[in-house]
Amino acid sequence: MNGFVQTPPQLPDGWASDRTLRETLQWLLGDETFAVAGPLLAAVGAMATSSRTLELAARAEREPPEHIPYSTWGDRIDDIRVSSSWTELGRLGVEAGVTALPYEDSPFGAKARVVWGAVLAMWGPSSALYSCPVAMTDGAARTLLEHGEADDLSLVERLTTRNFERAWTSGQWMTEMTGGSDLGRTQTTASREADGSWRLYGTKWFTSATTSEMALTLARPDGAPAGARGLALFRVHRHLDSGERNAIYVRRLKDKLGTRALPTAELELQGAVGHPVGAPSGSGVKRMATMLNITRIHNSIGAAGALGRGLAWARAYGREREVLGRPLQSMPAHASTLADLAVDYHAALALVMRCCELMGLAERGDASTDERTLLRGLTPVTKLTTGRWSIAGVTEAMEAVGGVGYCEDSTIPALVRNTHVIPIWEGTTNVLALDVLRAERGSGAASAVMADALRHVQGLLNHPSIGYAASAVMRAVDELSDRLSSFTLEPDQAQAGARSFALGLGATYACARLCRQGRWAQASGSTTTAATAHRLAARGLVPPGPPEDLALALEEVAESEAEPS
Ligand code: MFK
Repeated sequence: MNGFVQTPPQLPDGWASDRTLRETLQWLLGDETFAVAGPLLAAVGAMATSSRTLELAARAEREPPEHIPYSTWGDRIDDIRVSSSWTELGRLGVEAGVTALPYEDSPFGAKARVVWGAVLAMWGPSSALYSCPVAMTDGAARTLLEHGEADDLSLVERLTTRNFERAWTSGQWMTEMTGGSDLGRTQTTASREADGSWRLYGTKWFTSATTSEMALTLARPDGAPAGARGLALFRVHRHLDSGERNAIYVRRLKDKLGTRALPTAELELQGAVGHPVGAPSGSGVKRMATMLNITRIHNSIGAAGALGRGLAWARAYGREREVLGRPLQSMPAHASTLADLAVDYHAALALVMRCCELMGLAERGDASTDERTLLRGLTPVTKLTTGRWSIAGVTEAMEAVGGVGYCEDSTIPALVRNTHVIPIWEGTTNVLALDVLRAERGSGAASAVMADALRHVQGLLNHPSIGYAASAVMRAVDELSDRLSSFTLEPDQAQAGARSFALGLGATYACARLCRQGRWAQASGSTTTAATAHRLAARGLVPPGPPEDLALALEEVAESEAEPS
């Protein structure tokens, strides 16, 4: 009998072992605040990677939600039962502050969102997608604060408490059969009753965290115009104040590639009571954008967290596995693959933590106009860039663990499946790229991202170890500016070029941030971040644009797809 048994890799502590996350936080918080945040972050890191939490996550993945349409006695109940492990993961997150931290009086001030971003990045990959209701709950709380009236504001405490027994989550019901992106085609209507209440009628086609106590949704008040400008924003509760069910019926649960512990349903609103958030005029999409911008940052943190988790597994395996008489981690081919994965992770963190920093300022009213514009542009850029990186990165991590990584009980397949939703949720890569152009048209937000990238590399062009990356940022901004100018001439060319432009902008901005962080880290003798900036730049920051003769290229594709005669 063969006596060989592979020592299993152990996922290391999520905070203590993650030098990249710790250095980034220390840079952003400064030594004093970092020292205050340290114990909190250490506790979350240990919780997120403990064997108990990992077992809860694995069990939640194995116990998908169940839809119980009728009671034993024939009542329509539309109960959705979720795994108790999934609920417990929610408790761990809520008690750690994933919904509360940014709304509390904390010692972190405007940096609370930075600390929160690290908490979420560590807990998210262990949460079996409880991170999804958390994202929407945060988005709903902020939307109610910004656009709501007294009744709305009274709910914010329940959305942002650390007391899990009191805590509510919120859904975000937007997608209908007519489209997930083209919300102007929303068919749900809202009718005003004689008693002044509003009733909603329609089908919501893809609603996640359907067990949430409330949701924000869009509907067209009777008589309102067609298109996005006719939509109003409503708050809908699963149960009425009387305790009765609201008129919301579950058609079925979705059978998804991943996010299996998370209930996602098709819902019918058959006269469901809704409460307008702000005046029920046509500014629903604009108000919903408050929520969308927040959930997009959550989504990006999810991408960075997934990259970090994949990298941690790949490193853990490389430490234990022996190949040709050497530890796998010392094999040059393997080591350089993991080094590239580490670049993706750090670059993703650089983007998401900058969004957190700006969001914290904006939410406290401390952001300048320029910083608000920058956040408007950086949010879609970060979401689309980190989404693409995360898919490639976790797939690479799975390969690095070999055949075991492809087996369910390693938990890595769940990580890969769950990461695949990231570029799709909250707007696909292309939808987000078009949003970058919308934000540029509205307030020059893409130009603001480029200007801030240049500001970051100022004074670094001749630096011995950072000059190469800093110069690459300068050249990339020149190229991106040229592309942006050409977009104003040709609307079709602009749409076709939006994706490569936005991905280039994401990589360029990440590189600029890494240059600045690398410069700071060198003072304490660390050269890793400078080398990371160098490596990112060496890959090339701006992908090729669309073919110059777009019409001809599209014609060729059409011809190649024509039916043979
Ligand atoms: C790990 C954690 C993961 C978290 C998961 C959460 C799960 C949730 C699951 C889902 O709900 S997925 C649903 C995903 N759906 C989308 O993301 C919608 C995608 N579509 C878009 O993003 C469209 O761009 C959008 C519907 C927002 C707008 O397109 P339209 O209908 O063509 O509207 P228009 O006329 O461009 O914009 C209307 C107004 O909103 C404009 O303002 P004005 O009226 O003042 O001109 C826009 O400027 C404004 N606006 C649009 N997007 C904005 C925005 N304002 C600020 N920020 C934005 N992002």
